[in-house]
Amino acid sequence: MNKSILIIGACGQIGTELTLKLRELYGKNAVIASDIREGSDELMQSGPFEFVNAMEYDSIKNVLETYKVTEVYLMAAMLSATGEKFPDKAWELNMNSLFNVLNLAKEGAIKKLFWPSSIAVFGPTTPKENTPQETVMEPTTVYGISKLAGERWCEYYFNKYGVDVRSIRYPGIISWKTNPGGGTTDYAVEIYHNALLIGKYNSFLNKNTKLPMMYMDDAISATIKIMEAKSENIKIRSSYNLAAMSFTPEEIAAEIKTFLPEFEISYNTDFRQRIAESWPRSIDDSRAREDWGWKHHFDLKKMSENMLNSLHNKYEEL
Ligand code: AKB
Repeated sequence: MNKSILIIGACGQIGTELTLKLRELYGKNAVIASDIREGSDELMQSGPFEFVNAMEYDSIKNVLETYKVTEVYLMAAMLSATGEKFPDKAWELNMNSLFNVLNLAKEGAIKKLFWPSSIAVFGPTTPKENTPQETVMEPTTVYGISKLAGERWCEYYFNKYGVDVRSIRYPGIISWKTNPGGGTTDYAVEIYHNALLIGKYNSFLNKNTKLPMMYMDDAISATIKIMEAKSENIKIRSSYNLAAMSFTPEEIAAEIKTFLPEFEISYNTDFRQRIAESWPRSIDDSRAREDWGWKHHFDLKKMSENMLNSLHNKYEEL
């Protein structure tokens, strides 16, 4: 059977780059982008697009039938900071969208499913350093609660109905093509834009708040790698810990200063500080490395160089 892939939430931060990469690998007509709104010109011009509301079962089912879809990546979600402003909506979107695709997979309409979890599944009682795969999990945000519940449902659908669902716990993802929206780790993207545009940044996290982070290229390669792995190598059907680097606002600012010596950072914390403090500082992802060969390629230095060059070129073109 030919591969036919549907990305739900294709216009978001990760969805955009995932769609472009999958089209490069499998051909533009094999990858259908979908969202409730149109995305960047690059995304819209690179292959087929359909309007799909992740909360509407029939809306997804129609596209699955039209394009004879075999694999789905569900990237639509409300993230941690926005979720605290709209807890009911966050729960509704994050859970209903997942149930829609799990049930479609159970009915045989999807052969393989990717659903992202997050480091937000951990909470203040979780060991903070080198957080193990299996440990205490008492998330305090609605986003984290929805991701932890989602992980349990993924494992349940695998055990009970044989649904081939695969998942990773993303750390904060840093990218230059499409901005993140509504996360606690978003500061680590904003800081690069501000460094180039105005030479300074006012951080909403304090200088010592260390969080696990990853460059987009690594996140995309992990996502595709877990989906391409043999089913028997996916030994965890809830979600895999995944890591690349950890840093504080003070450390990322120091790195930016090596490229832009005039850059200045100031600190003015808000409600996101508490969310960040409830999350791990670093992650043990040895199971992902052992089971399906995960490897990261970007550290803070390499990422900063790449971010600043790419954003510089992007702003030059505008
Ligand atoms: C957020 O900050 O909410 C997300 C995440 C860590 O899942 N980037």
